[in-house]
Amino acid sequence: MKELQLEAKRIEDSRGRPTVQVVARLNGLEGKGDVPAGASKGEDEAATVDVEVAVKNVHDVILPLLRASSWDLKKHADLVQAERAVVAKAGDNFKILGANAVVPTSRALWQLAAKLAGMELWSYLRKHEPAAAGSERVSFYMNIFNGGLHALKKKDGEVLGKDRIDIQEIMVVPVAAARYAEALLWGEKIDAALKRILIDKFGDQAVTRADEAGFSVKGLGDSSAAFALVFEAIKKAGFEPGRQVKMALDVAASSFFDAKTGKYQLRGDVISSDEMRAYLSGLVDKYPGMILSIEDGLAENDWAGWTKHSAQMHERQVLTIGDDLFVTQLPRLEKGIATKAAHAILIKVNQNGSMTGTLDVIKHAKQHGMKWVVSHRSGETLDDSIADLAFATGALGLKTGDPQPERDFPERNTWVRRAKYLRMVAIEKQQ
Ligand code: 2PG
Ligand code: MG
Repeated sequence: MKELQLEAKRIEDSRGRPTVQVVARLNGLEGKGDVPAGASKGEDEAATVDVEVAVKNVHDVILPLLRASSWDLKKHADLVQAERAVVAKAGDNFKILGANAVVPTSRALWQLAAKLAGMELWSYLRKHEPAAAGSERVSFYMNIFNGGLHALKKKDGEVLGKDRIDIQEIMVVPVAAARYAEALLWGEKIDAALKRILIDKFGDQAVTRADEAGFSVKGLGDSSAAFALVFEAIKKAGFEPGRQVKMALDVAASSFFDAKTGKYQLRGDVISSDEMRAYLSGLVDKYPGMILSIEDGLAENDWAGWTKHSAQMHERQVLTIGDDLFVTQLPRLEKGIATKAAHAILIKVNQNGSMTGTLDVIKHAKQHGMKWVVSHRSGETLDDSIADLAFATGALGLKTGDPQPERDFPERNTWVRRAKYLRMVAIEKQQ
């Protein structure tokens, strides 16, 4: 790869925080990749370094390593080998180079490899990674009511369960939409209906949009009440709840779990793991057939609780999804399989640290009969490659925030969530 060029630079994510973009160039073609960042992070996520250090590591460590090799990016096996070599150099869980140096490089290299092959990324993935490939329809997991650390204004002294809801994400999933364009439109209609309901009930001032562009209401701390409002919005938008549109939750329970006491703090009450499970079962039972899945219903190290929770939810035909629980990493996934901790895994490329590593995790989940949902991060960029990953692998879902209707988000450079849904629409047109 003597001729390869890598250009890394600092860009801003949707929270205005610095992150890294890499452009890879070869033979007059280029591939681009960004790295997003989370707010509710799992403790075992791939480590990052300062943005300046990450940029320097791309130029001073990764580029020389790749240039000195005889790998050929036109050969898929070489791309994989090159990536594995970079990961090996990154140190234990990416502590030396930083996942924020490796992820954008990895994404840029995969985009470039697809271009060199004259293919779209999704079709390159399907062709060269048959063990991960799938053609199942992907459901949109659209987060229209935001809570938890994505909505809380800590600097204003706000408290979870009082000023903002504890549950991080209440999502609508247009399961009966026949095409991706239709799913996006349904999401926009529900977003509009919810906006009207919230403003009528709480007034203009209290209703804002939070980190993932979904709504948040200052002073509404009860997650169940927010759930009921989203349910109402689905009906008001003209859809049959449970049949046309289902709902999904990301509880992000680690964010209100106290590891010292082993207790959860919900709506201001201190409760046990058993009580937390009972709360979730109660919500599911109140809306039969409505909830498709619950992500991170319990904290990331409450393994015993997870096994019971998944058994309980299985009886109710609700899927449990591990995000902080698995952090897109094989050892934690293996433990989860052995203990029957969850039915599905959330897939985040930057939790894992590379595209190849992420695909290894998807393949492993698939081999063990688990489902996967490909996800963005709360601090995002316009990089839309997770749509290609979701589509190519036939994921259960693509979770990438609010649909960001154009009337409320007139500027395209703010479409960090919408861009991924639009990419799915574009991919569908290529079929
Ligand atoms: C999550 C994500 C994305 P964050 O918990 O699933 O919605 O949030 O990026 O803050 O970890
Ligand atoms: Mg999550």
